[in-house]
Amino acid sequence: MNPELTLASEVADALDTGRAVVALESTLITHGLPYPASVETALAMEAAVRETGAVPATIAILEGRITVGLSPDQIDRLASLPRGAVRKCSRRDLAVAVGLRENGATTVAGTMIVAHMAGIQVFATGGIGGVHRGHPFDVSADLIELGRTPVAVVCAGAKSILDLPLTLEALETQGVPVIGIGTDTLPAFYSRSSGLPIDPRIETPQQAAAVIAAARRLGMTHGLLFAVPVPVEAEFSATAAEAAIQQATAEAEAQGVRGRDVTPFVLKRVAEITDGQSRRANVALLVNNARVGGQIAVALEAVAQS
Ligand code: PSU
Ligand code: MN
Repeated sequence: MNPELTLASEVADALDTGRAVVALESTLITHGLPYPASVETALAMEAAVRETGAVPATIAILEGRITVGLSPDQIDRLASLPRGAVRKCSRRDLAVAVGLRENGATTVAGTMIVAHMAGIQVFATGGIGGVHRGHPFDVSADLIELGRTPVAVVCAGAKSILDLPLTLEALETQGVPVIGIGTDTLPAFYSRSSGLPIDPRIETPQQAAAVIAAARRLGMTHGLLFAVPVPVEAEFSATAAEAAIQQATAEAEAQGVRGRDVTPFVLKRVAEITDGQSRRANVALLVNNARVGGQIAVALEAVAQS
């Protein structure tokens, strides 16, 4: 184990004994949701993982220490800091945050790197980053990371604030399989389908575990993306979401919002424009993905022991 990592004892024990562990990210806590909904959601995701029999490991950087398995207190403290006091940590930012002893929230890319260092194979989140609309060179580091780090990421597709066809193309270029669980189209985050076909479609956590185990046996070094649609009862109308997304994206453009600030800005504005309805879908899909991640990790534990 890399000596730079601080593991919660529960997480260390689970990894030592081959028990199922699910990594969870922290950028959605610090930059994706407002306080205190952020903390409630993070804890609800942990509870959903536990219900499946797996151990949750929320990952962040606390005063320069990469921490795998935050306590509820640590989650609350991180979430209560002013946003400017927490670095949004993708691959490029990890060494900076550690070296300068900063607080950092890990993105999908940052969380994949740390999960892999810790030996965690499954990671659940909301939506991955992707190619930004109108800015085909603003490609989230999440997509590149999926191409180079062997962690299975459970998500609700890419956020529909992105250019989804270009995002799928970039994933193909990176060699990342996009596997639908109970769906044969890419989910569009707030809504269940983007209409864009993906392949294969699987139905069970056991099938997901079989693919992950095969990737490991083959020595594949890339990640795997599992796409799970938002639960039906929490789905937010695609047309309403689309209108809000277009407005928010135009505002970001007009206000000169750039780089790492684009995604948090657009998520926040879409929630405001839709009077919180998009946020309800966001929270529901996060908790659902945590549950599915737990089921996959438990199925993977069974494969490893057979
Ligand atoms: N999913 C959410 N809320 C979020 C994010 C994902 O429901 O805030 C975060 C993730 O951490 C993801 C990041 O890695 O947004 C992508 O940012 P960017 O587009 O700047 O790469
Ligand atoms: Mn970007």
